[in-house]
Amino acid sequence: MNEEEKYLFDLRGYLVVRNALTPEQVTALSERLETARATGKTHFGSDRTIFGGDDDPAWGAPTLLDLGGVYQDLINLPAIHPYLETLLGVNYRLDHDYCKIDNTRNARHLYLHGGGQGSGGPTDLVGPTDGGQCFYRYSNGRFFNGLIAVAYELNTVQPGEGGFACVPGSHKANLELPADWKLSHLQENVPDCVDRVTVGAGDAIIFTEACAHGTVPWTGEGERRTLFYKYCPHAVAWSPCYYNADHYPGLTEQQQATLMPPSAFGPAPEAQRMWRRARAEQQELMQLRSEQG
Ligand SMILES: O=C(O)CCC(=O)C(=O)O
Repeated sequence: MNEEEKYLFDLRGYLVVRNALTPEQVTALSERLETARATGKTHFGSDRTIFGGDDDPAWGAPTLLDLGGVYQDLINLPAIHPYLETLLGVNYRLDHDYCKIDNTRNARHLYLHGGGQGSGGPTDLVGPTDGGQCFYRYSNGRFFNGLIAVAYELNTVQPGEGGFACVPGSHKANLELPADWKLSHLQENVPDCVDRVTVGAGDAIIFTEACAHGTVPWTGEGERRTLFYKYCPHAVAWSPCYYNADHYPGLTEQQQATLMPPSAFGPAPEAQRMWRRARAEQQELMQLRSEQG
């Protein structure tokens, strides 16, 4: 992350990394997504606050990692890793992930959420209930963020079509976003202070969840398909459900470490040993349950 990017991130609360994905990666991700959509599935990944089914084991919440291939490479993509390390510190962790598909059939309103220190004020969707988790700070030459989103765009978003939008600089605001600006049912009603971000397929938008942001109602001809991978510092969690690295064979050691549950120790050997035991116990429990029918 160069000095210009650091300046712009501190100023605005977001950055666009052009061509973070190669065209081959975009194609591979699209193909796996469309294959899964063809089965009738409509939700991919989750904020890890729900289980896929009633019988799902603990740590079984839906995730894009189940789609395999490049979806697993996105855990810590080399093109994005330096940004995450700068914004979150070493040993950051993946907290949750999901895919969002915008088209004219599901065009929703723009609901600006987050914003300011703690965040967004008493009527905000996330601010009053997140325990201060979506924080932003810069001090002693370091960024501090509670939750950083990486939005990988699989389609080009042209001006006027919709997509990601935010109030630049609102991650440092001291006042609540004016109530009348929070909700816009139509593009015409989107407040002037909102940046509407246009992107090419393969670009990644990196933003702090402390910045007031949302989705502009979609009016484009095609679809916008966006993959969200959201990260916390190693000691912090947004989601109540953690990943179980054993569910995804073939991960590198670094990827396994990025899936670690939160702790002040990150992937230190003591913490690794403890979570390896927890995963083994889950495996044993599942085995016993299946034997009992
Ligand atoms: O559509 C977008 O890019 C914004 C998504 C959003 O509001 C969020 O990730 O919290």
